[in-house]
Formats: sequence, C-alpha cells, structure tokens
Amino acid sequence: MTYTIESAQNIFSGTQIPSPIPATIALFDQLSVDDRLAYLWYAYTEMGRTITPAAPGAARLQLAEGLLTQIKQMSPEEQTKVMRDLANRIDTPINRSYGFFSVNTKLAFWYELGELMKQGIVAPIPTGYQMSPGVKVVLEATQKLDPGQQITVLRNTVVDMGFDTSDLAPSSSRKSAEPVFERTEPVTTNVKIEGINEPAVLQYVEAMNADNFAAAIALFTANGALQPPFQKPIVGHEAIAKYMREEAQGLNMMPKQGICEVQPDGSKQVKVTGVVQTPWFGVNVGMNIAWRFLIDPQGKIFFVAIDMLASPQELLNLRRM
Ligand code: EQ3
Repeated sequence: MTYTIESAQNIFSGTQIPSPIPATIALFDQLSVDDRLAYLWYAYTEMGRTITPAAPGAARLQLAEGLLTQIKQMSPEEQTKVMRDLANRIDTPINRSYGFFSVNTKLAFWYELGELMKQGIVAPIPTGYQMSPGVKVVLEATQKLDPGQQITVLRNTVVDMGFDTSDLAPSSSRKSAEPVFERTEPVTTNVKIEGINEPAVLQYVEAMNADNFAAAIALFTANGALQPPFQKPIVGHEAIAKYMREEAQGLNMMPKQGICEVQPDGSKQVKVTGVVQTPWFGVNVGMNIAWRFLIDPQGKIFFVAIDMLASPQELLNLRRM
C-alpha cells in the first residue's frame, strides 16, 4: 500500500484554501461570555428573518427534556447563570449532561431555549445589555458569510458549549438512540455526477441520501476513514457508523461535478463538488462542499474528506494542486 491516512489527507490539497468559518469562530472565542451569548442571539434572530430552522421533533426534544424542565423551574438569575456556564464550558452537572448530548440534541436544546426566551419563560438577554464593539465586529464578519457558512458557525459554537465529555465514559443510561429526521423531500436515487463514474462514489451518495449507513459503511475498507469539515479523521467502520447515525441523518447531498485520477498503483483520487442541505434548514440553505475520496485498487473507499468551500467559485475548482 502506497498511501496512509496522512498522505490521503493531502490529496487535492488546493481544496483546503483558508475558510472564513474558523476565522469567524476565533473572533467569537475572544468575546466575553455575555458578548458570546448576545452575539448568538443577534446572529440567530437576524438570520431568522430570512431562514429559520425546522422545529425539532418531539422525540429529539425529549432527550433534552430533563435539562429544559430544570431550567424552566429556575429564577431568571439562575437561568442566566446556566447559559453563562454553558458558554464558559466549565465543569458543572448541567454542562456535563449537555456535553453528552449529540450534536443534533444540543441544537434542539438551544432551539427550545430560544423559543422559551421569546415567550418570556427563560431569561432573555439582560435588559440594559450594551453591545460591545467586539460583538459588532463578529456580527459584521458573519454577515459577509454565505448562509451555509453562517449556519456552520452557529452549529459549531453551539457544539463547543458545555463541558467537554470526550474523555469521560457515558453511563449506560446516557446511551439513548438517536431519533430519526423525517425526510420531507423524495430521496435522490440514480445519482449522476459530471465527470465521475466511480461506483463507490456514486453508491456512497445514494446510500447517504437514503440514510442507509450500513450500505455506506460497506463501501469503506476496514481501516477506512471519514474526515468531516474542520475535524480529524474518524477511522474504522464502527466509529464511522456511530458518527453517521448521530450527524449525517436526513442530509440531502447533491454532488454536481468531479474529476478522477488513476494512480500508478491502481488507486484513484476523486474530487467531487456540490451542495449539501441539512434537515434543519431543508431546501432553504445549501452548503457548498467538496468530497475528496481515495479509492483503493479494489474499489473500496480508503479515505473521504468533506470540506466546506470558501466560496461558490470553489465549486468549479477541480484543479489538482
Ligand atoms: C437561543 C439563542 C439564539 C441565543 C443564546 O444566547 C445562545 C444560543 C446558542 C441560541 C440558539 C442558537 C440556535 C438554536 C442555533 C441553531 C443552529 C442550527 C440548527 C444549525 C444547523 C447547522 C447544520 C449544519 C451546518 C450541517 C452541516 C452538515 C454537513 C456539512 C454534512 C456533511 C457530511 C457529508 C456531506 C458527508 O458526506 C459525510 C457526513 C458529513 C456529516 C460529514
């Protein structure tokens, strides 16, 4: 074998031009805790004038029910403290519970808190709060992003809140099944990608668009890896399957074009660009994405990286570099 995960990470390295998303999150991270919460409030409500997320289903909200009930019963001061603690990522029992939530349950939890804030059941941004110049800078940076990038900033800041439980073993009571996202759009089958006829790539998209993760996983080598945007590779069938169940449900992948280069050892390097929709925003927000696949000589996926493109022009950038 002439490739490793490290070498695979560098295929089509020209795709990885600096994204404005981590830069915006770095600005956000420099804000004080009240400014971070206020930024999220303004960014979310501003975005909500054009696009709003779909309400999370009852099954998903049920996973956050315990925390939400506790918070509803608190005084406004205590509620504000809980939100500050979450944004400060300190070690508290509530922050640990939140830390064990899946990405989509964290989003559902904040969705519901936002609704409760609007209804006056949970404390809003403190009255008299004065927006600092720092918040204005991050809001302006956010306004320059396209909608797909804006929702990625919101998602990633929400995911990073609470206590980091990655080094803690979840108790068995915390291993709740991930509720499904109901698909409202018909599933795209018979995928066609201009310039690509590699079966593993076409079958990958078909399986993912049907939430058939077993079929998608079967396309990977046993030591294969999937690298989500801005993350390290997730290696092996079991880890990839867990990740897909938690984070890839209900996605609508619309790859458009690609290139495939056969290497001397028979492996193939494939780059595909296109648009992905999340069930949270459906057809209203498209994210411009590149997939970089390394297919082994037997036609199995050894590696796939998913990159958020810096601009729509990058959709047409299939150059090697
Ligand atoms: C209440 C309020 C407003 C104020 C308070 O002060 C603080 C907070 C946090 C508040 C609430 C904020 C809320 C409710 C934010 C909600 C944000 C949402 C719902 C964001 C959702 C974003 C979803 C995204 C960006 C999904 C992206 C998915 C991608 C790119 C999938 C890629 C994949 C592909 C294409 C594959 O092939 C393999 C799998 C993989 C998942 C990697």
